[in-house]
Amino acid sequence: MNPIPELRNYWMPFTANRYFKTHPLLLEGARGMYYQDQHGRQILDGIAGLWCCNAGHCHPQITAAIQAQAGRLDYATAFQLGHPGAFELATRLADLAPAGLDHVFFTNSGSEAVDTALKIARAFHQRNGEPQRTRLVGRQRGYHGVGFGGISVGGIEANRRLFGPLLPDVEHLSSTHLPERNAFSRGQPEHGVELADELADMIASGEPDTIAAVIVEPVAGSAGVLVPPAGYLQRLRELCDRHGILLIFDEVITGLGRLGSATAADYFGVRPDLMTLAKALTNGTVPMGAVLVDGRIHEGFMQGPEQAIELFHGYTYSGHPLAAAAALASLDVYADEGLFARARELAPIFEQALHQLAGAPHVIDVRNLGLMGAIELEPRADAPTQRAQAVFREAFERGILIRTTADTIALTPPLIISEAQIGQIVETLQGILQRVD
Ligand code: PXG
Ligand code: PLP
Repeated sequence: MNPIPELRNYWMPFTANRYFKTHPLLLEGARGMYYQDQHGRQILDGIAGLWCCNAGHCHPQITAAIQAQAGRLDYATAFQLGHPGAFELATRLADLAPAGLDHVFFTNSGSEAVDTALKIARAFHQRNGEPQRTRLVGRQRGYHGVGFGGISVGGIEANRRLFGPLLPDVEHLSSTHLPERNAFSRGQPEHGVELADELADMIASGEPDTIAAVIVEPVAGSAGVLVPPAGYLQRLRELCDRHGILLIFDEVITGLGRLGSATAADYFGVRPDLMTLAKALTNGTVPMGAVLVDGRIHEGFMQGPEQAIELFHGYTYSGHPLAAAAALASLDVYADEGLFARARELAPIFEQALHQLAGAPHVIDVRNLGLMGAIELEPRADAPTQRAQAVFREAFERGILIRTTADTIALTPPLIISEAQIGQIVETLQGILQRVD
């Protein structure tokens, strides 16, 4: 066992810091489907890092691309200068995205991609002669990162509570999670399409033509894999079309293979006006996010004097050479290894395996789509989240990494997972659930 480093100074994100520091879990290496922990044990990764590492860990082709780039061009500002990788990547993403989403703005995270998309949406209406369109619509239980824009449209209460006042002019649709009607649905639930009509009520309730954009995760990930009811996204799209509202899909989790297609937009056959990506964009290796923008919106900015900056927005590290190299190599690997198709083929097997847990103790719901899955547990009466936490710790002890959010277990494995490994995860959870109180 390697010595544990000093733990005091690092303020860890989204972590119970005091508990962690008395019960540390450290990862020291990774390869393929496995992490190696501080004791040298192999831990099967059931969550692709954090919905990121779709091709598995330390893929040699991606590692080599990053190493080569680090020795060739370490950094180049993206403001009034460029480097080939960022342009090449933008073209690759435009080719892979739904038709029309053909311009790409680079960020360094999903949170920055979300704030960028919201700013582009408002600025577009300003430039397009509709400056009154400033209202933004998110959804309860939505997660859109942790910037002020993202938490304003986001709907996870704990992420908002202490940080107000947040952006004005923001409203939230109801969550599509209807456990009393849809529990244990396989794939898309049957009930709840009418929840999209709340948007029609919002449109009618304010001054006409004042909504700038609606932002949703096609499948809500962070809140515990909330799959949209059949027809719901289509109906949002129709309402946005009819009323001149931009539709933003936050595909930070669903983008690049998670549902067995390049994007959730493809999977559902619904084309947004803007789309965010991050996470699997570089297979989790180097931080990077992106906003894919419809050509018509981009064109709205390409007006006025040719020498004038069209959008006063950008990050020091936008289109960073290392991130661009990592992303290009990741897209190569996804294509070479046919990983989106693999995810599509595994999805029914994954579904079948997860739903075997339907009758296990404490389980009150199982949800799934593509390679996104959730097992929701009944919370302990006096201590919500603690039962799931206990399962997390016990699973880690047994060599499986899962993720919990409140009392829901999320499973979102690398797309290279084998059928046997899916079976191993489910069997391990079955064993733990029989014993946990
Ligand atoms: N949008 C969505 C839909 C996300 O899932 C972000 C934006 C923000 O991305 P960054 O790169 O800024 O973190 C995310 C991130 C969880 C969990 O427990 C999920 C995320 C982040 C942290 C925890 O499922 N997703
Ligand atoms: N803060 C200061 C003082 C800066 O100079 C900059 C960028 O130049 C930033 C914040 C923003 O940093 P980034 O561009 O990495 O988001």
